[in-house]
Amino acid sequence: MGSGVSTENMTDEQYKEAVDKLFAQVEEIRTSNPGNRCVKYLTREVFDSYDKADQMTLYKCAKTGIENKDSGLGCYAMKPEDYTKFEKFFDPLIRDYHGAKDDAVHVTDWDASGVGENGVLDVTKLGLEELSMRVRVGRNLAQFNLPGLMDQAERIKFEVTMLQAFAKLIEDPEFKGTIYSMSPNHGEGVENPNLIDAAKYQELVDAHVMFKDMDADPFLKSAGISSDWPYGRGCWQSEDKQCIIWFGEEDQLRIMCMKKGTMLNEVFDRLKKLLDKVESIEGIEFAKSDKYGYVTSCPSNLGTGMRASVHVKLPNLTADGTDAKAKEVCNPLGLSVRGTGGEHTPIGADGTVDISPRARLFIKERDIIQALYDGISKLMVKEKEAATTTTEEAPKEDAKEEAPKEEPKEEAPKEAPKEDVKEETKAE
Ligand code: ADP
Ligand code: CIR
Repeated sequence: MGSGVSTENMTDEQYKEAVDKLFAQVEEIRTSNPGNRCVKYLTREVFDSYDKADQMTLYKCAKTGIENKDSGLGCYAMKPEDYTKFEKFFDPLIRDYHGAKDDAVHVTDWDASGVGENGVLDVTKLGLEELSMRVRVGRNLAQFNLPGLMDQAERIKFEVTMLQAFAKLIEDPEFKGTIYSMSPNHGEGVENPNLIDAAKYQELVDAHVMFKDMDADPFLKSAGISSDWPYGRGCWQSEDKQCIIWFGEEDQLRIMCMKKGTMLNEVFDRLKKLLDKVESIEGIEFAKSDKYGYVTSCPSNLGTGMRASVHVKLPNLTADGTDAKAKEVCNPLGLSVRGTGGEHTPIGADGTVDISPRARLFIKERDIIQALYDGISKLMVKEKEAATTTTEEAPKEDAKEEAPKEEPKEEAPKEAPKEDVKEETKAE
């Protein structure tokens, strides 16, 4: 362990010394990195209120924030019950990040019949053409550890458990599909029937189907989430390629629907159908909390676990070749900006970015899809304004790319997680 804190082979005195040293480090980060919520809420008083065994687990949850000083959250749960067991640490941190009141309780609600016009959210009404649209949710099975605590054997066991669920999807004419797996084997001498090679993996990453090499992410690495790579990592994809289930990423499962189109509600509704199907399969019980809804590894994804995104061109807001201006504009709108390859990737050469509402917890699923639509609407106004401020005397842009045809609806912005623009690049 980075701090040298361990219950093994240590006298009480040595243990106390190690904890003192750890907290000297925590204090230091609290001063140097005030945006690091892990060290803000990991007080000595909270830590000392647990017995040694629990202190070790709490340390595992917080290790990523101590090793990565620039963390915005700096912690991941190791088991679904950690959010309850370590409530004194997690609860204020979660409410701080999500900008929530002390008594807020998460409510799940997928009924999108009232969004937009009779449940239809059509981006052509905003002057846009076909966009790449994606909605994903993070889910974890209650019976397994969260990925940070899984060892290689548990990762394989989880993959094998999911194979039964994927078989049900494959036999359903609405889904069918293929499993792609990176697990070198399913245990010593046990062949993996779905194994793909490096070239196929890269092809799937480039097509936005598979996730990137998590081992390259220092936050996930410190938390143990990327351990044993690439065991237990892969995905199932439906025959029409629109439905995807990742296994073995930051959450045990990331379930998503993705396609090019103009109606945001279509990917939302299809994802709900897929989720209902998965949840109906025997042996699939998603971890849930009475207070926080669906349980995820990262406190940023609790609640809905949902990220609803579109790839949209913002040539004026990205005229300097970076996403800095787009982030400045999107942050107060409660929107996150990512690159075209996902988190921590660069924007497209033509100014294409990935836009999604930041809120995940204490918000209803149907309100996220509405927030995406409203956010795009407001953003396109800003994009138009940026054309006139950055190129005052320049000839007008092509009208097609320029402006929404409709004024954005007036709506009080939902309270977004409290982030500043700099922090937002990390804490999503
Ligand atoms: P997550 O969305 O699960 O938090 P990432 O931001 O890393 O994770 O994105 C995962 C993958 O999904 C990346 O390949 C990214 O380009 C792709 N992606 C996200 N949104 C869209 C979208 N609207 N259209 C196409 N691909 C998308
Ligand atoms: C941090 O605390 O900044 C990192 N652990 C990233 C948190 C954002 N969550 C995420 O990428 N899913």
